[in-house]
Amino acid sequence: MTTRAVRGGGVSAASFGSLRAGRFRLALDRPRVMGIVNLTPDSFADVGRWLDPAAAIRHCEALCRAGADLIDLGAASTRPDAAPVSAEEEWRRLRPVLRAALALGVPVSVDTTQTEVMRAVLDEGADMINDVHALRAPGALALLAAYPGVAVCLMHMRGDPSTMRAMARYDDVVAEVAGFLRGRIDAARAAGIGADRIVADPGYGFAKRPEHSLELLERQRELRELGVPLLAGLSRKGTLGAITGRPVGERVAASVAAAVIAVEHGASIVRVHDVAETIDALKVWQSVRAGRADGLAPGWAAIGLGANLGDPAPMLGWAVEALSQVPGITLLRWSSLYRSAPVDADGPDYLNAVVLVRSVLTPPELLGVLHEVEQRAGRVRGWRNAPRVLDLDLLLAGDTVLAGADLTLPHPRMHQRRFVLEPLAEIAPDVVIPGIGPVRDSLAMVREQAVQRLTGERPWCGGGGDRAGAPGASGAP
Ligand code: HH2
Repeated sequence: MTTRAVRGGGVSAASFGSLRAGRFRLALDRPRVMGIVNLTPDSFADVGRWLDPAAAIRHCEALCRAGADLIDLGAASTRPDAAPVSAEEEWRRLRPVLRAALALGVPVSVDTTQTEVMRAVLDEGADMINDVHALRAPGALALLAAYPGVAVCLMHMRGDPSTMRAMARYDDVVAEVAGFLRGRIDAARAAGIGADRIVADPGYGFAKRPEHSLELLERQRELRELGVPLLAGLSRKGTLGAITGRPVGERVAASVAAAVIAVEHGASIVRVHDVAETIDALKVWQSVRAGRADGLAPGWAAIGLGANLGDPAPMLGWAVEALSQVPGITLLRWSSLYRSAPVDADGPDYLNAVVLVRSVLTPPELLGVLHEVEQRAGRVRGWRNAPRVLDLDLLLAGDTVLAGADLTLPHPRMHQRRFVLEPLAEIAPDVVIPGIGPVRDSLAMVREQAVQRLTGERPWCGGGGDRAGAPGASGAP
Protein backbone atom coordinates (compact mmCIF):
# COMPACT_ATOMS: atom_id res chain seq x y z
CA MET A 1 0.00 0.00 0.00
CA THR A 2 1.14 3.50 -0.74
CA THR A 3 1.23 6.55 1.51
CA ARG A 4 -1.96 8.47 2.04
CA ALA A 5 -1.73 11.77 0.26
CA VAL A 6 -5.15 13.08 1.23
CA ARG A 7 -6.16 13.01 4.87
CA GLY A 8 -9.44 11.22 5.40
CA GLY A 9 -12.09 10.58 8.03
CA GLY A 10 -13.85 13.07 10.17
CA VAL A 11 -16.19 14.41 7.51
CA SER A 12 -19.67 13.08 8.16
CA ALA A 13 -21.87 12.01 5.27
CA ALA A 14 -24.38 14.66 6.27
CA SER A 15 -22.03 17.57 5.71
CA PHE A 16 -22.94 18.15 2.03
CA GLY A 17 -26.40 19.65 2.52
CA SER A 18 -27.82 19.27 -0.95
CA LEU A 19 -27.09 19.20 -4.68
CA ARG A 20 -28.67 21.57 -7.15
CA ALA A 21 -29.84 19.51 -10.09
CA GLY A 22 -31.88 21.47 -12.62
CA ARG A 23 -35.52 21.54 -11.51
CA PHE A 24 -34.59 19.87 -8.20
CA ARG A 25 -32.52 20.33 -5.12
CA LEU A 26 -31.52 16.91 -3.90
CA ALA A 27 -31.04 16.70 -0.12
CA LEU A 28 -27.98 14.59 0.66
CA ASP A 29 -29.02 13.72 4.20
CA ARG A 30 -29.24 10.11 3.03
CA PRO A 31 -27.61 8.16 0.21
CA ARG A 32 -29.14 8.71 -3.22
CA VAL A 33 -29.54 6.07 -5.90
CA MET A 34 -29.02 6.91 -9.57
CA GLY A 35 -30.59 4.35 -11.94
CA ILE A 36 -28.66 3.57 -15.15
CA VAL A 37 -30.45 3.38 -18.49
CA ASN A 38 -28.14 2.66 -21.43
CA LEU A 39 -29.68 3.41 -24.83
CA THR A 40 -26.84 1.64 -26.61
CA PRO A 41 -26.34 -1.57 -28.62
CA ASP A 42 -23.06 -2.36 -26.84
CA SER A 43 -23.05 -1.39 -23.13
CA PHE A 44 -21.22 -3.99 -21.12
CA ALA A 45 -23.96 -4.77 -18.62
CA ASP A 46 -27.24 -4.58 -20.53
CA VAL A 47 -26.17 -5.12 -24.14
CA GLY A 48 -28.80 -3.54 -26.38
CA ARG A 49 -31.69 -4.13 -23.94
CA TRP A 50 -32.92 -0.55 -23.93
CA LEU A 51 -32.12 0.40 -27.53
CA ASP A 52 -35.82 0.54 -28.38
CA PRO A 53 -37.08 3.89 -26.99
CA ALA A 54 -40.40 2.41 -25.80
CA ALA A 55 -38.56 -0.29 -23.82
CA ALA A 56 -36.14 2.31 -22.44
CA ILE A 57 -38.99 4.55 -21.29
CA ARG A 58 -40.70 1.62 -19.58
CA HIS A 59 -37.40 0.84 -17.88
CA CYS A 60 -37.06 4.46 -16.66
CA GLU A 61 -40.58 4.25 -15.23
CA ALA A 62 -39.77 0.94 -13.53
CA LEU A 63 -36.62 2.40 -11.97
CA CYS A 64 -38.62 5.35 -10.63
CA ARG A 65 -41.26 3.01 -9.20
CA ALA A 66 -38.42 1.11 -7.54
CA GLY A 67 -37.37 4.37 -5.86
CA ALA A 68 -34.54 5.77 -8.02
CA ASP A 69 -33.65 9.30 -6.88
CA LEU A 70 -32.16 10.16 -10.29
CA ILE A 71 -32.06 8.58 -13.75
CA ASP A 72 -28.86 8.54 -15.82
CA LEU A 73 -29.37 8.15 -19.58
CA GLY A 74 -26.35 7.09 -21.63
CA ALA A 75 -26.34 6.74 -25.41
CA ALA A 76 -22.66 5.94 -26.03
CA SER A 77 -20.93 3.08 -24.25
CA THR A 78 -17.73 3.85 -22.34
CA ARG A 79 -16.68 0.20 -21.89
CA PRO A 80 -13.11 -0.59 -22.97
CA ASP A 81 -12.77 -0.55 -26.78
CA ALA A 82 -16.32 0.78 -27.32
CA ALA A 83 -16.76 2.25 -30.81
CA PRO A 84 -17.13 6.06 -30.86
CA VAL A 85 -20.63 7.36 -31.58
CA SER A 86 -21.33 10.57 -33.53
CA ALA A 87 -23.09 13.43 -31.76
CA GLU A 88 -26.02 13.07 -34.20
CA GLU A 89 -26.45 9.38 -33.43
CA GLU A 90 -26.13 9.94 -29.67
CA TRP A 91 -28.78 12.67 -29.74
CA ARG A 92 -31.04 10.55 -31.97
CA ARG A 93 -30.93 7.76 -29.35
CA LEU A 94 -31.43 10.14 -26.44
CA ARG A 95 -34.17 12.48 -27.62
CA PRO A 96 -37.37 10.39 -27.27
CA VAL A 97 -36.32 8.82 -23.99
CA LEU A 98 -35.11 12.08 -22.46
CA ARG A 99 -38.44 13.77 -23.25
CA ALA A 100 -40.38 11.00 -21.52
CA ALA A 101 -37.96 10.72 -18.58
CA LEU A 102 -38.31 14.43 -17.86
CA ALA A 103 -41.95 13.82 -16.93
CA LEU A 104 -41.14 11.25 -14.25
CA GLY A 105 -40.61 13.65 -11.34
CA VAL A 106 -36.93 12.85 -10.64
CA PRO A 107 -33.79 14.63 -11.87
CA VAL A 108 -32.62 13.32 -15.23
CA SER A 109 -28.88 13.12 -15.87
CA VAL A 110 -27.28 12.47 -19.26
CA ASP A 111 -24.02 10.54 -19.48
CA THR A 112 -22.15 12.18 -22.35
CA THR A 113 -18.75 13.61 -23.21
CA GLN A 114 -19.72 15.53 -26.35
CA THR A 115 -20.39 19.27 -26.09
CA GLU A 116 -22.97 19.23 -28.94
CA VAL A 117 -24.93 16.50 -27.16
CA MET A 118 -24.72 18.39 -23.86
CA ARG A 119 -26.15 21.49 -25.53
CA ALA A 120 -29.03 19.52 -27.07
CA VAL A 121 -30.01 17.75 -23.83
CA LEU A 122 -29.70 20.93 -21.77
CA ASP A 123 -31.98 22.75 -24.21
CA GLU A 124 -34.43 19.90 -23.77
CA GLY A 125 -34.35 20.36 -19.96
CA ALA A 126 -31.86 17.76 -18.60
CA ASP A 127 -31.07 18.36 -14.91
CA MET A 128 -27.52 17.00 -14.83
CA ILE A 129 -24.57 16.20 -17.10
CA ASN A 130 -22.54 13.14 -16.13
CA ASP A 131 -19.25 13.45 -18.00
CA VAL A 132 -16.68 10.68 -17.73
CA HIS A 133 -14.22 13.17 -19.32
CA ALA A 134 -14.93 15.73 -16.58
CA LEU A 135 -15.87 18.57 -18.99
CA ARG A 136 -12.55 18.47 -20.83
CA ALA A 137 -14.11 18.70 -24.33
CA PRO A 138 -13.72 22.14 -25.95
CA GLY A 139 -16.53 24.48 -24.87
CA ALA A 140 -17.98 22.07 -22.26
CA LEU A 141 -17.11 24.17 -19.18
CA ALA A 142 -18.46 27.39 -20.70
CA LEU A 143 -21.60 25.61 -21.84
CA LEU A 144 -22.36 24.25 -18.37
CA ALA A 145 -21.63 27.64 -16.82
CA ALA A 146 -24.38 29.05 -19.06
CA TYR A 147 -26.98 26.68 -17.53
CA PRO A 148 -26.85 27.91 -13.93
CA GLY A 149 -28.92 25.26 -12.13
CA VAL A 150 -27.66 22.12 -13.85
CA ALA A 151 -25.58 19.61 -11.87
CA VAL A 152 -22.34 18.15 -13.24
CA CYS A 153 -20.56 14.93 -12.40
CA LEU A 154 -16.80 15.18 -12.97
CA MET A 155 -15.25 11.72 -13.26
CA HIS A 156 -11.64 10.62 -13.26
CA MET A 157 -10.35 8.68 -16.22
CA ARG A 158 -7.31 8.62 -18.46
CA GLY A 159 -7.34 8.41 -22.24
CA ASP A 160 -10.51 7.12 -23.88
CA PRO A 161 -12.22 3.71 -24.00
CA SER A 162 -9.70 2.45 -26.60
CA THR A 163 -6.57 3.59 -24.73
CA MET A 164 -7.51 3.62 -21.05
CA ARG A 165 -6.49 0.04 -20.25
CA ALA A 166 -2.86 0.80 -21.10
CA MET A 167 -2.93 3.87 -18.86
CA ALA A 168 -3.72 2.05 -15.62
CA ARG A 169 -0.42 2.80 -13.87
CA TYR A 170 -0.26 4.69 -10.58
CA ASP A 171 2.20 5.30 -7.75
CA ASP A 172 -0.61 6.36 -5.42
CA VAL A 173 -3.95 5.92 -7.11
CA VAL A 174 -5.90 7.88 -4.48
CA ALA A 175 -3.56 10.87 -4.56
CA GLU A 176 -3.46 10.89 -8.36
CA VAL A 177 -7.24 10.61 -8.73
CA ALA A 178 -7.72 13.29 -6.04
CA GLY A 179 -5.23 15.59 -7.80
CA PHE A 180 -7.00 15.21 -11.13
CA LEU A 181 -10.46 15.76 -9.63
CA ARG A 182 -9.25 18.78 -7.67
CA GLY A 183 -7.97 20.31 -10.93
CA ARG A 184 -11.29 19.69 -12.69
CA ILE A 185 -13.32 21.07 -9.77
CA ASP A 186 -11.11 24.19 -9.77
CA ALA A 187 -11.58 24.56 -13.54
CA ALA A 188 -15.34 24.21 -13.18
CA ARG A 189 -15.45 26.74 -10.32
CA ALA A 190 -13.28 29.17 -12.32
CA ALA A 191 -15.70 28.84 -15.26
CA GLY A 192 -18.53 29.91 -12.95
CA ILE A 193 -20.02 26.55 -11.97
CA GLY A 194 -20.99 26.73 -8.27
CA ALA A 195 -19.77 24.04 -5.85
CA ASP A 196 -23.39 23.19 -4.96
CA ARG A 197 -23.82 21.83 -8.53
CA ILE A 198 -20.72 19.63 -8.63
CA VAL A 199 -20.21 15.97 -7.74
CA ALA A 200 -16.93 14.10 -8.17
CA ASP A 201 -16.47 10.48 -9.14
CA PRO A 202 -13.30 8.34 -8.79
CA GLY A 203 -14.22 6.53 -12.03
CA TYR A 204 -14.14 2.90 -10.91
CA GLY A 205 -12.83 0.68 -13.70
CA PHE A 206 -11.81 3.59 -15.93
CA ALA A 207 -8.06 3.31 -16.58
CA LYS A 208 -7.91 1.27 -13.38
CA ARG A 209 -7.09 -2.34 -12.74
CA PRO A 210 -9.16 -4.13 -10.06
CA GLU A 211 -6.49 -3.47 -7.41
CA HIS A 212 -6.66 0.27 -8.16
CA SER A 213 -10.46 0.30 -7.86
CA LEU A 214 -10.31 -1.64 -4.60
CA GLU A 215 -7.75 0.69 -3.07
CA LEU A 216 -9.84 3.67 -4.15
CA LEU A 217 -12.93 2.13 -2.60
CA GLU A 218 -11.14 1.35 0.64
CA ARG A 219 -9.83 4.92 0.89
CA GLN A 220 -12.70 6.67 -0.89
CA ARG A 221 -13.60 8.76 2.17
CA GLU A 222 -10.32 10.65 1.68
CA LEU A 223 -11.80 12.10 -1.51
CA ARG A 224 -14.45 13.92 0.51
CA GLU A 225 -11.77 16.46 1.26
CA LEU A 226 -12.37 17.69 -2.30
CA GLY A 227 -15.34 19.51 -0.76
CA VAL A 228 -18.03 18.19 -3.12
CA PRO A 229 -20.29 15.13 -2.80
CA LEU A 230 -19.00 11.86 -4.24
CA LEU A 231 -20.72 9.65 -6.78
CA ALA A 232 -19.60 6.02 -7.07
CA GLY A 233 -20.29 3.64 -9.95
CA LEU A 234 -19.20 0.06 -9.36
CA SER A 235 -22.35 -1.63 -10.59
CA ARG A 236 -21.60 -4.94 -12.37
CA LYS A 237 -18.10 -3.79 -13.25
CA GLY A 238 -15.09 -5.98 -14.03
CA THR A 239 -13.59 -5.53 -10.56
CA LEU A 240 -16.62 -7.36 -9.14
CA GLY A 241 -16.20 -10.04 -11.81
CA ALA A 242 -12.55 -10.41 -10.84
CA ILE A 243 -13.51 -10.89 -7.19
CA THR A 244 -16.48 -13.24 -7.65
CA GLY A 245 -15.53 -14.98 -10.89
CA ARG A 246 -19.06 -14.29 -12.14
CA PRO A 247 -20.15 -13.02 -15.57
CA VAL A 248 -21.73 -9.56 -15.89
CA GLY A 249 -25.33 -10.83 -15.61
CA GLU A 250 -24.64 -12.51 -12.25
CA ARG A 251 -23.08 -9.61 -10.37
CA VAL A 252 -26.20 -8.17 -8.69
CA ALA A 253 -25.30 -9.25 -5.15
CA ALA A 254 -21.70 -8.12 -5.60
CA SER A 255 -22.93 -4.77 -6.97
CA VAL A 256 -25.27 -4.23 -4.03
CA ALA A 257 -22.46 -5.00 -1.59
CA ALA A 258 -20.17 -2.57 -3.43
CA ALA A 259 -22.83 0.16 -3.35
CA VAL A 260 -23.27 -0.20 0.42
CA ILE A 261 -19.49 -0.10 0.95
CA ALA A 262 -19.24 2.97 -1.28
CA VAL A 263 -21.88 4.73 0.83
CA GLU A 264 -20.21 3.64 4.07
CA HIS A 265 -16.99 5.07 2.64
CA GLY A 266 -18.50 8.47 1.93
CA ALA A 267 -20.40 8.33 -1.39
CA SER A 268 -23.52 10.50 -1.48
CA ILE A 269 -24.83 9.00 -4.73
CA VAL A 270 -24.42 5.49 -6.12
CA ARG A 271 -24.91 4.83 -9.84
CA VAL A 272 -26.49 1.39 -10.23
CA HIS A 273 -28.32 -0.94 -12.61
CA ASP A 274 -30.22 -2.76 -9.81
CA VAL A 275 -32.15 0.02 -8.12
CA ALA A 276 -34.66 -1.93 -6.01
CA GLU A 277 -32.03 -4.27 -4.56
CA THR A 278 -29.64 -1.40 -3.80
CA ILE A 279 -32.35 0.62 -2.08
CA ASP A 280 -33.30 -2.30 0.16
CA ALA A 281 -29.67 -2.79 1.18
CA LEU A 282 -29.21 0.93 1.82
CA LYS A 283 -32.33 1.04 3.97
CA VAL A 284 -30.78 -1.59 6.21
CA TRP A 285 -27.50 0.34 6.26
CA GLN A 286 -29.30 3.59 6.97
CA SER A 287 -31.46 2.26 9.77
CA VAL A 288 -28.33 1.19 11.62
CA ARG A 289 -26.37 4.26 10.65
CA ALA A 290 -29.13 6.69 11.68
CA GLY A 291 -28.75 5.57 15.26
CA ARG A 292 -25.04 6.44 15.41
CA ALA A 293 -23.92 9.71 16.88
CA ASP A 294 -21.75 10.52 13.85
CA GLY A 295 -24.21 9.17 11.30
CA LEU A 296 -26.52 10.71 8.76
CA ALA A 297 -29.23 13.03 9.96
CA PRO A 298 -32.21 10.75 10.50
CA GLY A 299 -34.72 10.94 7.66
CA TRP A 300 -37.31 12.99 9.48
CA ALA A 301 -40.56 14.19 7.96
CA ALA A 302 -43.52 16.29 9.11
CA ILE A 303 -47.03 15.08 8.30
CA GLY A 304 -50.13 17.24 8.58
CA LEU A 305 -53.43 15.59 9.56
CA GLY A 306 -56.91 17.03 9.15
CA ALA A 307 -60.56 15.88 9.22
CA ASN A 308 -63.98 17.55 9.25
CA LEU A 309 -66.47 14.76 8.52
CA GLY A 310 -67.69 12.01 10.80
CA ASP A 311 -65.93 12.00 14.14
CA PRO A 312 -62.65 13.85 13.49
CA ALA A 313 -60.85 13.42 16.83
CA PRO A 314 -60.90 9.60 17.00
CA MET A 315 -60.19 9.50 13.26
CA LEU A 316 -56.98 11.51 13.72
CA GLY A 317 -56.02 9.26 16.63
CA TRP A 318 -56.58 6.20 14.44
CA ALA A 319 -54.49 7.74 11.62
CA VAL A 320 -51.52 8.43 13.91
CA GLU A 321 -51.71 4.86 15.19
CA ALA A 322 -51.92 3.52 11.61
CA LEU A 323 -48.85 5.55 10.57
CA SER A 324 -46.86 4.37 13.56
CA GLN A 325 -47.46 0.77 12.51
CA VAL A 326 -46.05 1.15 8.99
CA PRO A 327 -42.68 -0.63 8.70
CA GLY A 328 -39.95 1.96 8.20
CA ILE A 329 -41.81 4.76 10.02
CA THR A 330 -41.11 5.72 13.63
CA LEU A 331 -43.29 8.27 15.35
CA LEU A 332 -41.16 10.96 17.01
CA ARG A 333 -43.52 13.73 18.16
CA TRP A 334 -47.18 14.61 17.90
CA SER A 335 -48.96 17.89 18.45
CA SER A 336 -52.20 18.81 20.20
CA LEU A 337 -55.41 19.06 18.19
CA TYR A 338 -56.39 22.43 16.66
CA ARG A 339 -59.86 23.50 15.55
CA SER A 340 -60.50 25.93 12.67
CA ALA A 341 -63.17 26.77 10.08
CA PRO A 342 -62.65 25.34 6.56
CA VAL A 343 -60.54 27.54 4.25
CA ASP A 344 -62.33 28.65 1.03
CA ALA A 345 -65.18 26.18 1.65
CA ASP A 346 -68.31 25.53 3.73
CA GLY A 347 -68.89 22.66 6.12
CA PRO A 348 -68.08 21.68 9.68
CA ASP A 349 -64.93 22.89 11.45
CA TYR A 350 -61.71 20.98 10.90
CA LEU A 351 -59.55 19.34 13.50
CA ASN A 352 -55.84 19.40 12.60
CA ALA A 353 -52.58 18.14 14.03
CA VAL A 354 -48.99 17.55 12.91
CA VAL A 355 -46.75 14.57 13.64
CA LEU A 356 -43.00 14.24 13.16
CA VAL A 357 -41.74 10.87 12.03
CA ARG A 358 -38.38 9.34 11.24
CA SER A 359 -38.56 7.26 8.13
CA VAL A 360 -36.35 5.22 5.86
CA LEU A 361 -38.85 5.68 3.04
CA THR A 362 -38.27 8.09 0.16
CA PRO A 363 -40.67 11.08 0.06
CA PRO A 364 -42.72 9.52 -2.81
CA GLU A 365 -42.96 6.27 -0.83
CA LEU A 366 -44.05 8.19 2.24
CA LEU A 367 -46.69 9.98 0.17
CA GLY A 368 -47.89 6.59 -1.07
CA VAL A 369 -48.29 5.44 2.54
CA LEU A 370 -50.32 8.57 3.38
CA HIS A 371 -52.66 7.93 0.43
CA GLU A 372 -53.10 4.33 1.51
CA VAL A 373 -54.01 5.33 5.08
CA GLU A 374 -56.48 7.92 3.72
CA GLN A 375 -58.09 5.23 1.61
CA ARG A 376 -58.35 2.83 4.52
CA ALA A 377 -60.13 5.63 6.40
CA GLY A 378 -62.71 5.76 3.59
CA ARG A 379 -61.65 9.01 2.00
CA VAL A 380 -63.21 9.74 -1.36
CA ARG A 381 -61.18 12.30 -3.34
CA GLY A 382 -63.75 14.94 -4.36
CA TRP A 383 -63.33 18.52 -5.50
CA ARG A 384 -60.57 20.74 -4.14
CA ASN A 385 -61.29 21.76 -0.53
CA ALA A 386 -64.16 19.23 -0.33
CA PRO A 387 -64.96 18.07 3.23
CA ARG A 388 -63.06 14.93 4.16
CA VAL A 389 -62.95 12.17 6.71
CA LEU A 390 -59.16 12.26 6.69
CA ASP A 391 -56.54 14.38 4.96
CA LEU A 392 -52.85 13.51 5.32
CA ASP A 393 -50.27 15.91 3.84
CA LEU A 394 -46.53 15.38 3.56
CA LEU A 395 -45.42 18.84 4.71
CA LEU A 396 -41.63 18.46 4.98
CA ALA A 397 -39.12 15.68 4.37
CA GLY A 398 -35.93 16.95 5.99
CA ASP A 399 -34.66 19.82 3.85
CA THR A 400 -35.78 18.19 0.59
CA VAL A 401 -36.98 20.64 -2.04
CA LEU A 402 -38.82 18.95 -4.85
CA ALA A 403 -41.15 20.05 -7.63
CA GLY A 404 -42.39 16.79 -9.11
CA ALA A 405 -45.64 16.05 -10.90
CA ASP A 406 -47.15 14.26 -7.88
CA LEU A 407 -45.22 15.74 -4.97
CA THR A 408 -44.01 19.23 -4.10
CA LEU A 409 -41.80 19.76 -1.05
CA PRO A 410 -42.07 21.69 1.14
CA HIS A 411 -45.87 21.46 0.89
CA PRO A 412 -46.66 24.52 -1.27
CA ARG A 413 -49.33 26.11 0.96
CA MET A 414 -48.15 25.10 4.41
CA HIS A 415 -46.50 28.43 5.23
CA GLN A 416 -49.79 30.30 4.65
CA ARG A 417 -51.93 28.15 6.97
CA ARG A 418 -52.06 28.72 10.65
CA PHE A 419 -53.75 25.35 11.25
CA VAL A 420 -50.54 23.73 9.93
CA LEU A 421 -47.98 26.14 11.38
CA GLU A 422 -49.36 26.18 14.96
CA PRO A 423 -49.12 22.42 15.51
CA LEU A 424 -45.79 22.26 13.67
CA ALA A 425 -44.33 25.08 15.78
CA GLU A 426 -45.64 23.35 18.93
CA ILE A 427 -43.51 20.25 18.29
CA ALA A 428 -40.64 21.70 16.21
CA PRO A 429 -40.39 25.40 17.11
CA ASP A 430 -37.01 25.91 15.44
CA VAL A 431 -37.70 24.10 12.21
CA VAL A 432 -36.92 25.98 9.01
CA ILE A 433 -39.18 25.57 5.98
CA PRO A 434 -36.73 25.19 3.07
CA GLY A 435 -36.96 28.14 0.70
CA ILE A 436 -39.36 30.00 3.06
CA GLY A 437 -37.65 30.45 6.43
CA PRO A 438 -38.22 29.70 10.13
CA VAL A 439 -41.67 28.33 10.97
CA ARG A 440 -42.05 31.05 13.61
CA ASP A 441 -41.68 33.79 10.97
CA SER A 442 -44.41 32.24 8.80
CA LEU A 443 -46.63 31.87 11.86
CA ALA A 444 -46.23 35.56 12.70
CA MET A 445 -47.65 36.41 9.26
CA VAL A 446 -50.89 34.42 9.68
CA ARG A 447 -51.87 35.20 13.27
CA GLU A 448 -55.16 36.79 12.13
CA GLN A 449 -56.46 33.34 11.01
CA ALA A 450 -58.68 31.91 13.77
CA VAL A 451 -57.32 28.64 15.14
CA GLN A 452 -58.13 27.19 18.57
CA ARG A 453 -55.85 24.75 20.38
CA LEU A 454 -57.86 22.02 22.13
CA THR A 455 -56.59 20.91 25.46
CA GLY A 456 -59.43 18.56 26.46
CA GLU A 457 -59.43 16.24 23.42
CA ARG A 458 -56.88 13.44 23.68
CA PRO A 459 -57.21 11.02 20.83
CA TRP A 460 -53.66 9.78 21.40
CA CYS A 461 -51.22 9.57 24.25
CA GLY A 462 -51.80 13.10 25.55
CA GLY A 463 -52.37 16.53 24.07
CA GLY A 464 -48.99 16.68 22.43
CA GLY A 465 -45.98 14.54 22.99
CA ASP A 466 -42.56 13.18 22.40
CA ARG A 467 -41.37 9.58 22.08
CA ALA A 468 -38.34 8.49 24.03
CA GLY A 469 -35.35 9.09 21.81
CA ALA A 470 -36.96 11.88 19.84
CA PRO A 471 -34.73 14.88 19.23
CA GLY A 472 -35.20 17.66 21.79
CA ALA A 473 -38.07 20.01 21.05
CA SER A 474 -35.77 23.01 21.06
CA GLY A 475 -33.73 21.85 18.03
CA ALA A 476 -34.67 21.19 14.45
CA PRO A 477 -35.44 17.50 14.10
N1 HH2 B 1 -19.51 4.08 -15.46
C1 HH2 B 1 -19.99 3.85 -16.70
C2 HH2 B 1 -20.57 4.86 -17.45
N2 HH2 B 1 -20.69 6.11 -16.93
N3 HH2 B 1 -20.39 7.60 -15.16
C3 HH2 B 1 -19.96 7.88 -13.92
N4 HH2 B 1 -20.10 9.11 -13.39
N5 HH2 B 1 -19.35 6.92 -13.15
C4 HH2 B 1 -19.18 5.65 -13.62
O1 HH2 B 1 -18.60 4.84 -12.87
C5 HH2 B 1 -19.63 5.33 -14.93
C6 HH2 B 1 -20.26 6.37 -15.69
C7 HH2 B 1 -19.91 2.46 -17.26
O2 HH2 B 1 -21.04 1.72 -16.93
P1 HH2 B 1 -22.32 1.56 -17.86
O3 HH2 B 1 -22.98 2.84 -18.16
O4 HH2 B 1 -23.21 0.53 -17.24
O5 HH2 B 1 -21.75 0.88 -19.20
P2 HH2 B 1 -21.39 1.45 -20.63
O6 HH2 B 1 -20.47 2.61 -20.46
O7 HH2 B 1 -20.78 0.27 -21.30
O8 HH2 B 1 -22.68 1.88 -21.28
